[in-house]
Amino acid sequence: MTHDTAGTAAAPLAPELVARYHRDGYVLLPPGSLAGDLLDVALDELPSILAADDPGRVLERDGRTVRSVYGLHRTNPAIAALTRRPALLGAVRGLLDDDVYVHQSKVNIKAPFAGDQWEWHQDYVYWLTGDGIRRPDLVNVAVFLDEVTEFNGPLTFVPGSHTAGLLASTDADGMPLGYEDAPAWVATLTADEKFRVRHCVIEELARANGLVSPKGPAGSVLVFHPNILHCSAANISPLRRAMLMFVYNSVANRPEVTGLRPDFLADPEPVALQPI
Ligand code: 6CS
Ligand code: FE
Repeated sequence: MTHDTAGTAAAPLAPELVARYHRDGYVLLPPGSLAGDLLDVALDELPSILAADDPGRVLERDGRTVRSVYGLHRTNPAIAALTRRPALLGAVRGLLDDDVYVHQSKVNIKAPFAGDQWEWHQDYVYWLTGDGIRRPDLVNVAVFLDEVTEFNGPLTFVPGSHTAGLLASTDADGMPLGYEDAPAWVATLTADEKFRVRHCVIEELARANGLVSPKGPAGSVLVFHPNILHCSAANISPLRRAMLMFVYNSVANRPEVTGLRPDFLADPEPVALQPI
């Protein structure tokens, strides 16, 4: 079994964590649990990532604050290496029971005072309709680059909502306000969600299952299902809430059509990742 620099093996998550993931649709792991120095490497790369005038960089509606930078596993060798950490691959391979590749990577900055919302949504509908990925055999891995508290726009989940499949949503046509001149693919990346789950559906699920906002120190790792209903509020605190996110996909679930969206949103080379 391969081990990473922290001596972490490419082992699957512990059975109780796997059970919790399948029950709740997410699991929050404490710092150091999946890859020791991953946080330090990611923080070292962040300034150059934010400074690069890259096509994968999306601004907030204010037209000047960075919202997200996509495609990091394709443009940044240090980030690409992080996606191959044995502990991450072991965890995700175990959840998907297959070899995996990175379908999409991004950093969501959620800047202090200006980081905008992510309305209630499911992720998978974007990868089904936008990228032709036929099954929800993907896993989101979010690394907290800052402490996540109740004040700086944490991700909020409806636990267990991933078992409801694709929820009824409306497809907002046209480009969101502030992005009228942007390319069409930007419409799925802004504060105004393209696929808006109906409020009555959200209310029914939230009343039945409750709401949870996983919080924790920088270095925590939040693993969540592509169909879990989630959102995050705008960050009006003085504290940044940056997250590095890897979307792993089963190699048996590669897009049936390619070229629908740019490579930095949908990786066109689904090659099984080997641990390093
Ligand atoms: O379109 C996408 O791929 C992105 N959009 C959203 C709302 N979540 C998933 C993904 O990062
Ligand atoms: Fe999402």
